[in-house]
Amino acid sequence: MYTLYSRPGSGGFVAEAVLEMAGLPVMLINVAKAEPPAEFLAISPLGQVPALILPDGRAMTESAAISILVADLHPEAGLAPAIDSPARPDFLRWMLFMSSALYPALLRYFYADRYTTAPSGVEAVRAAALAETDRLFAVVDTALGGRGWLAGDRMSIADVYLLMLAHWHPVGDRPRDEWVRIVDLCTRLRAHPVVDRLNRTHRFW
Ligand SMILES: N[C@@H](CCC(=O)N[C@@H](CS)C(=O)NCC(=O)O)C(=O)O
Repeated sequence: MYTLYSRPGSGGFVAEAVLEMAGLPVMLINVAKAEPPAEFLAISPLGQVPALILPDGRAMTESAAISILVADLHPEAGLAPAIDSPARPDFLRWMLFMSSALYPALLRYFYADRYTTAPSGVEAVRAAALAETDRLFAVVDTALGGRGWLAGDRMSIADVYLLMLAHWHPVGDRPRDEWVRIVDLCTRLRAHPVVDRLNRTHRFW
């Protein structure tokens, strides 16, 4: 049994998705932002979700690491290209691009006060974060040219990660219309039964 600490509307979405798409038993613990339980903080000292406890008791944080590990541990679910697949470099590239560049840019927008010591600086941080977010999404949109999915010719958990980030876009909670390939990918993925069901709690769209 996996135990997952998550919260509606958070990066826990992709971790819940990979576990459910792989058909794994999971105990879901919703962590309130205001009063995170001590056992959760012991695993996730920054108080961030998602955090995962593996069946053998080991614990980990980081949405991308959780997604990659669970997908790799359960190859039969087909959620990540195999390590020797030609699609593997793209899979790793975009998973890390999203978790190390796009996700933090969105965090700078939503937690702008953490990125300046000047109260008057918050709006400037937010504006810069939005511009950077747009620049990064445009890179992903271009990379999707001539292909349906981020890695290879089938859906992977990287696409679910992109769907999640795209619906955090500060303008309208959805990808900008000009990113036609991201919009198209999201439209197709929203029809996935697990994605559709998870959205009932996460309410991204
Ligand atoms: N690098 C982490 C970031 C996780 C993160 O920032 N989670 C947000 C929710 S989307 C959170 O729990 N924030 C609470 C806080 O920072 O106080 C990951 O990819 O899992």
